[in-house]
Amino acid sequence: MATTRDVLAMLSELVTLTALDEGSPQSFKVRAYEKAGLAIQSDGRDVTTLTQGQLVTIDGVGKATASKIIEFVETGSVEKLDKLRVLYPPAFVELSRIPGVGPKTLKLLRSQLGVENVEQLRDAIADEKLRTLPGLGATSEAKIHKAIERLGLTGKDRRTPIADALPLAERLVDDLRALPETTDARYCGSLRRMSETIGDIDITVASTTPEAIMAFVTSHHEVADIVVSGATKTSFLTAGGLQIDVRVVAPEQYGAATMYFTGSKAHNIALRQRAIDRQMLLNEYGLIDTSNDTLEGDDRPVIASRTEEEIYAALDLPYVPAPLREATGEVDAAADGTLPELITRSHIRGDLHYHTDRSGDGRSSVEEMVKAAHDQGYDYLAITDHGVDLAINGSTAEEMLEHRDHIGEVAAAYPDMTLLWGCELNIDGKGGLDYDADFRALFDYTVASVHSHYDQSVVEQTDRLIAAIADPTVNSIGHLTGRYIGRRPGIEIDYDAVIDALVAYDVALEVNGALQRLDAASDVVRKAVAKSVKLVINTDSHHTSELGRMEYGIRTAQRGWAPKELVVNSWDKATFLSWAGHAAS
Ligand code: DGT
Ligand code: CA
Ligand code: CA
Ligand code: ZN
Repeated sequence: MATTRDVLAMLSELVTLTALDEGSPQSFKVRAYEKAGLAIQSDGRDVTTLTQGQLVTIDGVGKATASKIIEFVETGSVEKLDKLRVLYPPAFVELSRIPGVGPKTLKLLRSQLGVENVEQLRDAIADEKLRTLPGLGATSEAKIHKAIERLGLTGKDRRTPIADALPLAERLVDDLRALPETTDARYCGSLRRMSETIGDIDITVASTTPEAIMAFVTSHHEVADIVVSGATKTSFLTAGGLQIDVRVVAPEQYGAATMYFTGSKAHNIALRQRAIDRQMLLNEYGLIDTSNDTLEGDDRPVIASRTEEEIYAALDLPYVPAPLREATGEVDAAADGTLPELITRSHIRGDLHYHTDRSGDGRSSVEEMVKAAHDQGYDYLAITDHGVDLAINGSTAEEMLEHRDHIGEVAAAYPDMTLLWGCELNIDGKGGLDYDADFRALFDYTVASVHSHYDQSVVEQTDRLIAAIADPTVNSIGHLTGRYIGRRPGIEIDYDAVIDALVAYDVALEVNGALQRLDAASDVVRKAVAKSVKLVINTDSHHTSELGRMEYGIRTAQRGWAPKELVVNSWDKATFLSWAGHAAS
């Protein structure tokens, strides 16, 4: 049964494929689907229960879109979408991720050069054919070449950005958990470890009736093609070309199975060695006592298998959270009792990168955004709409002052939550910031971030960031590199120099929880943690539906071994406000 989230995913796929089909992201149809998606999100109702007549009363949903939604809810598919999928297979769609390769260019590449995938595009570039196309030259050819290299798009081992895989896995796991035959279910593999790109999705289900689970999976509306159909395992491809493995295990073996399929492989190998040292055997079925060598096979006693916690405990280890399981020292640290006390969602007291419709790209009002933060139980919140330099999205000094008054009025209704009037400052190509220094100093809190000039040299980018960090009006640096995972490479910087500057000026490094960003990346977070750089985990929400990103930011920080004490938005209000330069209120 389709949910509202499935409908939104269907519309977003229609946006992508229709843009390719029309050769423009601005076409009337593309914008209609886009508008409908946003309208449905804002509406908040379960659209799968609405009639065509009710759907069109939602402002932004037209008749044609409404009938596609009805078709999808009733049949599980949309004929128009199925046709587009045939015309634009996943390997071709992948090309649209490359910066500089818009729908118009793609149409040309296909019609003039017969390019169908990344491999063929690389060949065309090698043969200097791109520069012969209208509107393209040697410069754009070189730019596209560099982008392909830096995105790691090789064509052979295609990996999917986490932003495309995680929501899909969450929807599937929710569907599986809703079945009466399911005892428990979760996604495992690289996705659970919070890798930035995903080879395939591994889902493990605990159930005593695997046939019911497999029947459900094989008929699921996300299935485009079945790869393996067994008694306890189904592998299928989605329309986007992503492989999903679903395995069913007995509930008493669920912990052993999720541990095995979560990996990483290297982490599993380290644990298996530890088991052997203790005369035990660890596999996907359990931790087995092998000390009595007169016993064989199933006769050997199972020490632990139902939960991961029991298995780690039986190996004399504290529980190791999944984002740490990369065999980068976590098994030794666990054994020595030196794992950090990691930041968790329950520690978070506020969000400090947060937009309202004061920003051109913000989609919920101050009232709505503040209420949503209050519903999270936050003690403080910084509203950081864009500064004036960000074209279209930014606000003038005058507008910002009005905004401050507005925020003050809304704050009166929430006496238990401190509202900070903040700003997301734009770091220009040379490290300059919006407004003048006196005006910037008025803000209660600022996050400074990069939104342009992605192609400068490492030296220029590093200087630019350090200039912003050194500015006395800057509290934190937002989405450090500006990357979109798998789509746009971030700026290239000297990480050590930037980290040293963050320490010297006591500026916090953001871990941005938006799935397409996850910026700073976990390996950068780990470097920063080693130097005790202060961190801040934010959602960068532009709409009330985006506050859940906090969890993704947390997992990314955990993957970087971030301890609670370094995360400034885990601090109590007085401590945080005093660090941010305010007397406690
Ligand atoms: P991916 O899919 O490439 O993003 O990365 P993973 O880590 O999800 O790898 P995948 O899907 O091949 O396998 C899922 C997990 O299953 C992996 O993290 C560990 C476990 N696994 C797979 N093959 C082996 C193996 O040969 N030995 C051990 N010890 N574990 C394995
Ligand atoms: Ca996998
Ligand atoms: Ca797999
Ligand atoms: Zn922002």
